[in-house]
Amino acid sequence: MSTRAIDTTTGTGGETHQQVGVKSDHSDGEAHLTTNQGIRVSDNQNQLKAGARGPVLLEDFVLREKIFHFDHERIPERIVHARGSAAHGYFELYESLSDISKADIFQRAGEKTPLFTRFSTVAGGSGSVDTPRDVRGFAVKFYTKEGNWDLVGNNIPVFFIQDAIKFPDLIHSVKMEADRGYPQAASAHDTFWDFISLMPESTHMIMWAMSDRTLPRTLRTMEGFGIHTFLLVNAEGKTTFVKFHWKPKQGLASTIWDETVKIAGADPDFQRRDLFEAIERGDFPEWELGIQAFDQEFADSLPFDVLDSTKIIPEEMLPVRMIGRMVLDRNPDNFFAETEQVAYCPANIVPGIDFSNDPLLQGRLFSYLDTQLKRLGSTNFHQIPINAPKCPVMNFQRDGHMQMQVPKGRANYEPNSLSEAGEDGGPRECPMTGFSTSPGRAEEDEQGDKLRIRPESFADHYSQARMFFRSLDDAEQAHLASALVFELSKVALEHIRKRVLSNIVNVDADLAARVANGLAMEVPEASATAAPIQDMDPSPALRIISGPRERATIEGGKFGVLVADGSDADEVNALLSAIEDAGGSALVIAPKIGGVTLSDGSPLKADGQLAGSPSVLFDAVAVLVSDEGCQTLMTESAAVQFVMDAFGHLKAIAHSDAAKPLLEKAGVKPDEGVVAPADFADAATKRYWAREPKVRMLA
Ligand code: HDD
Repeated sequence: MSTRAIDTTTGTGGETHQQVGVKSDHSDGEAHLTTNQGIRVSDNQNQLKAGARGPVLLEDFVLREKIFHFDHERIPERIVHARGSAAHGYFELYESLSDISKADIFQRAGEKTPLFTRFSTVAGGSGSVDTPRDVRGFAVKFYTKEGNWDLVGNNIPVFFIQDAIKFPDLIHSVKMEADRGYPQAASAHDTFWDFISLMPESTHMIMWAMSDRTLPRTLRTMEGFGIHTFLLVNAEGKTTFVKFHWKPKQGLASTIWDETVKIAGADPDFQRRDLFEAIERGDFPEWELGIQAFDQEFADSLPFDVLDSTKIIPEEMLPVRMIGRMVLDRNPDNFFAETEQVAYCPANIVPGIDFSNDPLLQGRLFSYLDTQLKRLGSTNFHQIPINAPKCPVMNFQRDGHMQMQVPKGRANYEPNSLSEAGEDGGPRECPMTGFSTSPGRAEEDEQGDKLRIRPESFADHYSQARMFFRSLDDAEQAHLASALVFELSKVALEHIRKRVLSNIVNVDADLAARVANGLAMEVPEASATAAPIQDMDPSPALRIISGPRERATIEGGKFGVLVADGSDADEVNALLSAIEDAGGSALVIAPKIGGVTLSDGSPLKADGQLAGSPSVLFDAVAVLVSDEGCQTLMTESAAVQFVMDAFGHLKAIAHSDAAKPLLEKAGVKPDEGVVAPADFADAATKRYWAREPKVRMLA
């Protein structure tokens, strides 16, 4: 056998180097591939061997360095919220809030503050799908002139537990079960519902979690909440309680459960892709930042405790005042460096904002800093560019793993008097402008003996759960009841199902009856309550469907137009233009990715191949085919399914006359959402909820 060496780089070497290389700034202006020590690499295809077929030599530092680095590429994923997507943007203040907060970010109307926002699911690992039934994280890092302020919230305004000490139990119960390692990214299993059934304080959050809120259509169409009550502090030291809200300019929209499940298979990256592509095409998502600001007197007038994170203040009781907007206008350059390494921490606040005594918030203040050390490996994680404040950082904290800074001077302690000797003594405290904890916190709550105790004012676990359920539209109530039936049907242990039902009886007897019926179980006795249940007024602002913020536009949406050879050219082109003119994205779906030939002989390229582009990926669809095209598609199950799902998911469907046989085969019964192509732009702004009882049995 010949032992002659083969040069595998011949002909392609230069290009390969440019694609994979670390750019090195050598004087000839070329981008040369180098090692991490800056040594140019001559061959990136072959190890150094003793002879062409011999063993590898240990001296091959190019190989060793490359493999060593690769072996260590992964870092521990987040213990929760591991799956996330993020973007850069800015916050723009509408009007000065100087009367209630001295925070620099809230002083000057029109001023923009850079930020980085990461959305996430909670339970699944970093490689899990984007669309489980799950709460979504909504974390914003504001790079203010006074340091970083992190508002680390969710898309639901309440939480499962009142005290942070229960967080590890909650998360253990929802994650994969301890012995079997499944299910991934799902709450529909015994251990989660076991824990929940034993924690009646979770009931309000469970109502939200089983509602359409945990099935957001996209990350762009969901709200965000700071959840806890925080404090704003003005220049005179006066404190005001505050709750933070993010309201999407895109409107609120969710998916239908069956659709969500199918999206998970069709595109596990559905929401990540949606966010990235929207920003890429210049369709920048926006949220308004709103506050509910109130004083102690208002807090005292409420029938619940504002320090209890399982409670909201309904907007009808205290309107949300919009104070600015967040625009996400730039995708990360590198997923790992930015989205993965970003380290949020609710303890990152700035002068003018302070914590309340909420025991959930207080426990969080420790956890996040601690977890970053595990995840990012060094106390210097704040020096990673995505975490670094955009204002000066000066202190005497020194050294540690991966120290990137080179502090100058002799003094690394404070106080020191080296400046008196003409040397640089370093930074000093700033009593006037530095962060000082608001003493108001002590007055808010009685201080007394050291106690492990839950205050009486936290005891009502059902009134707001009831209020939430009763505020929903009929269709949403049915979705919620069906979600409970679905989840509890996955619970094998009957005593757990029964205990959940006992808690639900306290929320609403009708809901309990519907769920029990869906499980073919008896409605049990209501569980004991720690406080009387109050009938609060419904809050229509909590609805998605027919609520004040329901999405009603095709702007920013994605619409699938199914075509085949022979589709009418005028009809297709008119519809594509109408969608684009209204601000939507029209995607041509065809049996073959190369496209089709239209009736006038013109070619039309496809954006997606039919089998890989099911209608679940679109907000509404059109089927524009000729008689012949229709006959062809009727023998293709993906085409029939395309229409059947669009109809079942209550979407608008526009169709050519010739498409009727395909629609009939897919079981479409004409209604106001089934329209002629000319009416599509209007029809596609919404879903057709009235259709739902005709296509689905709901609890
Ligand atoms: Fe948490 C991450 C939101 C309670 C402990 N949390 C994390 C993230 C969000 C939230 C959005 C992901 C941030 C990112 O994108 O990197 N967490 C919440 C909300 C809570 C909450 C809204 C209640 C109102 N969390 C909570 C408690 C504890 C934690 C009570 C612990 C006592 N959370 C963590 C953590 C994480 C985290 C383990 C995992 C990764 C990280 O912090 O950076 O420390």
